Amino acid sequence: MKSSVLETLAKCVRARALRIWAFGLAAAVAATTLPAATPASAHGERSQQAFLRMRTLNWYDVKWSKTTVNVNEEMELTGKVHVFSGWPQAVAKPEVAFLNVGEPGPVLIRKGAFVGDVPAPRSFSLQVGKDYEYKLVLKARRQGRFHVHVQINVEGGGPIVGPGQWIDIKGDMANFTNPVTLLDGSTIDLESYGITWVYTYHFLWMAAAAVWILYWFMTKGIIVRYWQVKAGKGNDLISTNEKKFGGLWLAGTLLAVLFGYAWANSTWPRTLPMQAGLLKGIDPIPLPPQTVTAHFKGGSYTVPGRELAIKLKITNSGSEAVKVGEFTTAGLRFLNPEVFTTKPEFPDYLLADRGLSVSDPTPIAPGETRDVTVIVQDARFDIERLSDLAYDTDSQFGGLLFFFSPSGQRQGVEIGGPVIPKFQAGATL
Ligand SMILES: [Cu+2]
Repeated sequence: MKSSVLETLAKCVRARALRIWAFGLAAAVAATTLPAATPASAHGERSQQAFLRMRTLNWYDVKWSKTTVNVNEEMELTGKVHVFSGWPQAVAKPEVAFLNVGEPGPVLIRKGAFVGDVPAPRSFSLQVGKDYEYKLVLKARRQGRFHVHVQINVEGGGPIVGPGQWIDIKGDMANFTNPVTLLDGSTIDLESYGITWVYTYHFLWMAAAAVWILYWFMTKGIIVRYWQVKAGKGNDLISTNEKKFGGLWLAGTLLAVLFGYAWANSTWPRTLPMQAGLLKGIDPIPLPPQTVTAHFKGGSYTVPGRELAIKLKITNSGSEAVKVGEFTTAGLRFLNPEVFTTKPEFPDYLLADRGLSVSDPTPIAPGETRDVTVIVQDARFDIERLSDLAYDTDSQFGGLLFFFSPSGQRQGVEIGGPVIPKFQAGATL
C-alpha cells in the first residue's frame, strides 16, 4: 500500500518534470525564432520600468569620444547626470552608488572612472536633486559591434542605465594587453597575470564541491531522504562511517585554506586589500542659481498618439528671454526644432529631433510668468517602452526640461508629476 503511494508520487514528480521540460523547450524555440521578426536591439535596457528610468537618474550631455576603435585603443565616455528630486519611494536612495559601463561582458575594460575630478574606482554617495559630471576611460578588448552605455549601480536599486551607443571594435582580442605598473616598479599584464592559479584553485574547489554533492546525491537523493525524515527515520540517514568521513573532509578543507593562506602570504608579502570603501563628499556640479522655474500643473499621456502633454506655469526671473528647447528623460532627447536648427551628435534611436513643441512658441520674456503646454510626441517614447507609465500604479513621469536664451545659455529644470493616461486619440487635456 505504502509503496504504491510512493510510486504514484514519483510518477507525478516525473510527469511534472517532463511538462516543465517541454515548456522550457517551447520557450527556447520561441526565443530563438521570435527576435528575427523584431529589429536587432541591445541588451534589455527597455525592460526596466518606465518610472525607474524617468525618475531616478536623468542623463544629459552624454558623449562617446569614438564609435570605432581598435583592440587596445582607449576611448572616453563622458557626460552629466541629474539625480531626480522625486526619486521613487520604491527604489533605495543612491547613497551607495557605483559608476560603471553597461556592455555585454568586458568588451571594453574600465581603465578609469571619475565623478567630477575625483577618481571613483569604488562606491560613492550621490545627493538627490544635484547634478554630477562623470568620465569613464575605456580600453577596447574584444572585436565586434557592441552597445555601450553609461551605467550607475545603486545599492538596493540595481543598475540604472543611461543612453547607449554602438561601438565597433576592430582587430583581434588575442592581441589585447592590459599592462599595469606595480608599486615596486615592475610591470605585469593583468589580462594573463596569475591566470593558471586562478583556474587551478577554482577548479580544485569546484571539483571538491562536485564530489561532495554527487556522493550524497548518489547514496539516496533528496526526495527519498525527505520521505525517510517524514517517516521518523531521520537518524538512520547518515552512517557512522559517513560521519567520520565528513569530519576528515572538513579537516582537509580547513587545512587547505590555512596552508593556501600562509603560502600566499609568504610568496607575496606586500599586498593591499581590494579598495571597497565608500567615497563621501563628492562635489556636485556648482550650477548657478536657477532663474527659470516650471511648476507642473497636470498633464496627460495619450497612448495611441504617443503624446505626453505637460501643463506648466513658467516664470522667468532672469535677464534674458528663454525658450523651451529640449526635454530629456530615460536617455531619450526630445528637441524643439525651433531651437535646435541643426541635429546634435547623438544615437539616432534616442534622438527625436522634432519631438517637442510648445503651445505658445514665443520666447518667455524676463519677469514674465506664462501658462504653457509642452507636447512631447514621438514613436521613440513608445519604442523605448516609456508608454508603460500609463499602466504604472501612480503614472508619474519625470525628466529635465532645458531652456535656452538668445546668448546660448542653457538651464535645466526638473519637471515631473502624475499624468492621466488617455486611451483614445483626440481627447483634450
Ligand atoms: Cu544597450
